[in-house]
Amino acid sequence: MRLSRYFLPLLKETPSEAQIVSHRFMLRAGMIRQEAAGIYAWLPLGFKVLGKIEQIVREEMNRAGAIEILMPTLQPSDLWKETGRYDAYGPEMLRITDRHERELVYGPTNEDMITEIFRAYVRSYKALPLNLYHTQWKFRDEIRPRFGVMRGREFLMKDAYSFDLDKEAARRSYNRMYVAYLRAFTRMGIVTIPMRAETGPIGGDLSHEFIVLADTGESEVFCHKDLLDMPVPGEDVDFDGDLEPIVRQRTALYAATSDVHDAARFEAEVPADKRVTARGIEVGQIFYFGTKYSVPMKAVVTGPDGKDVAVHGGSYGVGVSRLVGAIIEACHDEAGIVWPAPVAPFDIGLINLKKGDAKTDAAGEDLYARLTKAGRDVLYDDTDERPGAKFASMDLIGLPTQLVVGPRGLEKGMVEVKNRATGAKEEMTLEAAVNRFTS
Ligand code: 5CA
Repeated sequence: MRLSRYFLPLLKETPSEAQIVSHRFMLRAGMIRQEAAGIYAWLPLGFKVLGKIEQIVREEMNRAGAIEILMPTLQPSDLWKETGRYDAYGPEMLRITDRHERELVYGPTNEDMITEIFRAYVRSYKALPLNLYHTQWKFRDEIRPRFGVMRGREFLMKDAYSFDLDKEAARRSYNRMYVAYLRAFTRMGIVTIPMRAETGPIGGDLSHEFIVLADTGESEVFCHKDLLDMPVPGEDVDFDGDLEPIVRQRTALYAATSDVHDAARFEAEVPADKRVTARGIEVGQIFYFGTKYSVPMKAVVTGPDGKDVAVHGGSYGVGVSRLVGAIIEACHDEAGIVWPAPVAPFDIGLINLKKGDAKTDAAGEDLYARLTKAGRDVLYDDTDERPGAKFASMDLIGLPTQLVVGPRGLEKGMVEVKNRATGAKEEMTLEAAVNRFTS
């Protein structure tokens, strides 16, 4: 992409309304625009990152055996009345009346609707286990939307729903999501810790929140230090096998959000030098709620013995849009964002230091063409801005690699490669640079 043809509305000033660093950088880097309190338009750079996060989550859901669908944002309120959540959910749920006076809700989550879909088609235990998921916009009329996309009113969530014959099987489904979440977040370049958590309006008695430690996090959390660098299962993990040992290795160590924290247990179980008390951002939460929805909605299957059984359910959410902010909270410096490569909006930022200089333009075009042809996603700054401004913008948007071509270097036949994360700079020939990023 040529920057001269792109839509990247960078802000020079730090927006005063942004209280935390991720919100500031997202506004300054032209990733989002607030349209109403807690409601954002995603501009090209932000939209690319959102798509990359969504895709990583999708790949790990599919690997774990979940099946993708798409449910609507608007739901008939009758479903919510059937489960009793219509009243229980309260003013956070946006209710809409259509021209026929029928009431709809803008979905804050989808347990009710997925249970309706399940009961319409599934009759036998032989179809189980089943896990269906989608990535869809949700609306929650939060009292205090804040911190940009971290606590929005409209936000993108991946939500998965599992159906099983009994509690043991449901536990296996829960474990598959637990491991898939660890893998997905690790692929995004962040460390998350699963912590025991309150279940709130979703219900049930087993839940973990996946937490990124960050000073700006909204939750207060407590955990064992060893959880911070525990290895995460690789691609070869067998989702059809027994995942309990992997889950138990983590759950054996204390980790809890403040809602369920037990100070006495924390002190008894965790040696003083291993106690971590910190703030964290919740990027995902998983729930096992048994028959909370299947009983009122009569989602039953015929079991192996011919008797009807209400299915055991779980739901599993990832805050896809919140992750964009959370990753920035974890990955930035004073100059801007430092994207982990798998979620970076472009692979390489190519800077032409002297637009209009024939030799520099030729080298820039050559690099741009060859890298792009090799499948690298390059943002080519071919504008006539000053070099200082170009460097600052590139640092702000945080692409993993910067490639700089200018008259002075080219005199010696050299271009410069900068690693955004380490700041390390290297001079090399244009051919060497092409080789480095195409092989
Ligand atoms: N139905 C369940 C699981 S599918 C559910 O809704 N869980 S949740 O309430 O915990 O939401 C799932 C994830 O969505 C959270 O972990 C969080 O990362 C994200 N999320 C929740 N509320 C917001 C919000 N207001 N703004 C941005 N992200 C949010």
